[in-house]
Amino acid sequence: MATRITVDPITRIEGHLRIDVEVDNGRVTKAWSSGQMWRGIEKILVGRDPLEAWTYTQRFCGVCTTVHAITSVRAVENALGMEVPVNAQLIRNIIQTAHAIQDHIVHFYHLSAVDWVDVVSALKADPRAAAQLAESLSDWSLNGVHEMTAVQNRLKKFVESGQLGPFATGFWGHPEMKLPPEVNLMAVAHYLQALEVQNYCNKIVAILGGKSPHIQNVAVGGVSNSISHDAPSVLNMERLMFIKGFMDKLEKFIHSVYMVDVPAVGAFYLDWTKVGGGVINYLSVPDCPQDSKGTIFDLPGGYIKGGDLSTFKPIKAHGDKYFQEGVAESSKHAWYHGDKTLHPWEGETEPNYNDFNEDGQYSWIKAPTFYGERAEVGPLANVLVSVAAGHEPAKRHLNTAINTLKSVGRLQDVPLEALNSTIGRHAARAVRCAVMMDTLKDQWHALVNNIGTGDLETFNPPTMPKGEVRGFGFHEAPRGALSHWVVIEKGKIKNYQAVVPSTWNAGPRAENGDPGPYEMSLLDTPVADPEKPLEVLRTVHSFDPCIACAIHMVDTEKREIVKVKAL
Ligand code: NFE
Ligand code: MG
Repeated sequence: MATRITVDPITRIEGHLRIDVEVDNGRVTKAWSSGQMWRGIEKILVGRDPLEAWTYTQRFCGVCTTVHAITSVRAVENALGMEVPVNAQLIRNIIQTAHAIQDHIVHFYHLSAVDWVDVVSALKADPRAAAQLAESLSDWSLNGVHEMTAVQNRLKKFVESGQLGPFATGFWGHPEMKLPPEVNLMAVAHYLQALEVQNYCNKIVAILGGKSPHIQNVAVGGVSNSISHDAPSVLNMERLMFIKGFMDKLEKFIHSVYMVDVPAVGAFYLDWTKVGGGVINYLSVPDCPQDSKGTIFDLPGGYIKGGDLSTFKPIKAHGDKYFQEGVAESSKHAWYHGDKTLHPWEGETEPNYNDFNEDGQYSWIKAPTFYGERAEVGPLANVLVSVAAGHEPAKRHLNTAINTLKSVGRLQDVPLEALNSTIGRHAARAVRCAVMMDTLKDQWHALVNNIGTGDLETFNPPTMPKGEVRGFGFHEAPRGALSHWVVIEKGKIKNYQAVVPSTWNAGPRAENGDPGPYEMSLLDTPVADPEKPLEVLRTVHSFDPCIACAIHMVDTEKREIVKVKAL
């Protein structure tokens, strides 16, 4: 007999996500992904000044804060046919890249590692053996026996106090936890170290953006930073060198810790390279524009169908027609009026809540499609698209991760298809983070060089046309392809639609009934204990869900942590 499991809300994510699965003979046979709250910022924007839209859209989310500011100004700039000074592009690129690195580090260590790492088991570890193991894997300076002993003592106090704080609700002792105590201790040490390291990214964002979270320096037409060679209180070489100091520390952590831990932990969970594959169509957008028109990008984008890299089609420039014409959203299974699949410029967002109807409407999240197909977005899509596009840094870092996995797991070969999986998403995110680190350095050098040529421009003033204009902007956000779509009439917003990474991934069934990426990826997942559905969490967490983004909303209700209904 099938067992129904409802996990509501899913924790260690941003926002309010409900997942329902039916389990038959120990495997998931049906799955539903449901976003549980709605705020409607897209509607709040109607009638407002497009030049200030970014200040509102940035409040979609408190996690991917910068991305909705930058994507919004890109959409309006596209509608107004504007160019953006190169310095402004590069400053935005540095901000978004530093933000992405922070997001990836936090996701692995603080949001999802505890699905795989049994924190309480670290108490049983021999700190000497843990240090020996960690030092055999990497040259990170905080892997020694003193560090491991100190972390274990800290953890002991924590557990003895009975107040586990961030570790209070883990599935400790679950039979699916496979790491030896020493690996658990190493991972806990890195969890604590990562708390400090991720903050370096916030500092970079705040130095350039004025504030983190929620930057204040963007504007339609550029950025509000002033650059000077001699004035002390603006963007100058001294500040750029301050940023460089944080970049050097981040680089060390990414290469010596994050890029080592993911394959090292993954080597104990090789079964999970065969679980969680999803819809296997992959969408990613190009990013880090290098020129004022947004035609030359540091990072490639495109679309792959059916997991076959030879189907790769590139997305090339801001305003790209292939991307523009492919995107649509269905609200047939979402709590909105109207059941047509609409292009975002024609998009409608009229709420119509009517309970959880698994064959009807059951989510506030719409179901985006690309040329009629469901697509996964995010680091996995991005890494596959980058490999298909021949992007050298992505290929290099992917090889490094695979080689570490091979050596720790004593494997002869790891096929690329292994990435289409729950563990593969974590590996791809680490690879993406290493690529972001290279990109951050490139953007920093490009900015220093451009300023060195005497170019101090950061802003082109916009002129608002009287008639109707349409535009869209895209950005490869930490969770994947993000696009904002705007229709402007007589200088005011007539329609504004955001098609967000977690909307792509967490959406319900589409107009034709095709399940979304979360729903597809859960099918066939083994569930050992329906009362403790750790396996479901593992796969959902591997996407790094953000439900505030997906439906642009907020929740003030308090609810149970996990509700498991066994029917
Ligand atoms: Ni709120 Fe976001 C990112 C955007 S949504 S976290 O990254 O855009 O998936
Ligand atoms: Mg939307």
